[in-house]
Amino acid sequence: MSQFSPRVFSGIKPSGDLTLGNYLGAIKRFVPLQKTHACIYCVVDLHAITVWQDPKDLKQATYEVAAAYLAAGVDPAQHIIFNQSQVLQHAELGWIFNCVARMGWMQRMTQFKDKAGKNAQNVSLGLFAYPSLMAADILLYKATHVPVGEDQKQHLELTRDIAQKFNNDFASSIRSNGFDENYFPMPEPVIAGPATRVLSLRDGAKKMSKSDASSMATIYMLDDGDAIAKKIKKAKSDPEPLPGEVDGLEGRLEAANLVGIYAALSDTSPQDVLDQFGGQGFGAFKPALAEVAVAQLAPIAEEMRRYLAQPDEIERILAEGAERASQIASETMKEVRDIVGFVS
Ligand code: AQP
Repeated sequence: MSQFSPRVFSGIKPSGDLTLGNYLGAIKRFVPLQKTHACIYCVVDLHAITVWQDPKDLKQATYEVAAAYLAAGVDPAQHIIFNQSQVLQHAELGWIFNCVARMGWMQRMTQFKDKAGKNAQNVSLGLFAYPSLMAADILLYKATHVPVGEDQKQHLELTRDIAQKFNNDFASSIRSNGFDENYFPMPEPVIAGPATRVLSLRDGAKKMSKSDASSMATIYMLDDGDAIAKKIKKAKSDPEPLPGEVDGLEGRLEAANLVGIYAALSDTSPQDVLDQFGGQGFGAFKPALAEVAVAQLAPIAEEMRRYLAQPDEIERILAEGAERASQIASETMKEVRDIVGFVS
């Protein structure tokens, strides 16, 4: 039996307009976890600035992520919604973890390699250190479960490596300060469901991303019904009819992506979707997918717009969340300071 009570932490960067990938890979899955776990959902603005953000856009995007959490059904009275930069301990523990993590670990991170591309000498130091700040976000709350999309799996593994190394490096201080030897938990990634990696609608080799230059590649959470239907109609597919079995989707990235999106939106499985649409072509499937997407996303977009029209209310919720998050974070940091040997 673990000494850690089940606690969920996850975050989204306010780095642009939220996508269907963010919704299906993360936000939609945040909601049911509230029934079984204490949940902490963060707008990770410190992560957003690892690449340049216009200050006005950053603020608006921060409101948008908070509005999406609320509109999707996260309850800020029972759980916590807050903004990362309002809880100073994230940066503090992030620094300590910069001193625990190894350069070689960071150099292996595929997301850094993808984002830096050929420009690795000219990206921010923050982008390189991103995974150790992410480890701090999670471990500050001793979170046990982290719902994320597939792209974050490697960062979660690194979080576990950092937790383990901290527990080992400071083992005798952890003991002499009276704490359990497993001071930080080994958080579990929660990567589940049919849409853990939603692909670009234009290029099956890429994931759908806020920062994609092509708006036709991406369904945004605030897109209206016409835009959603148009993007699905133009989405890359192939000339074959849909297969009757999931195995038949192998090697058909775009087809598998659209089937996965349908399944995730309608809370079924890809096989259920193929039971219904197997043998039919995209001319029949795409309009059905557009209908499901609009039916699911339109009410959430409407609720997001309602929140976005009341920025004061969002600020109130974030400030209250930050206060509650700070209480947990400052308890952890008091312990960590003693463990590390800082004079308090
Ligand atoms: N395409 C996706 N499919 C499934 N899950 C996804 N997520 C992001 N894209 C997809 C999940 O959304 C959560 C928040 O991600 P983030 O905003 O913190 O960072 P990201 O993964 O880098 O998202 P983007 O949209 O690609 O942002 P940009 O373009 O700014 O870098 C995570 O749980 C992520 O897995």
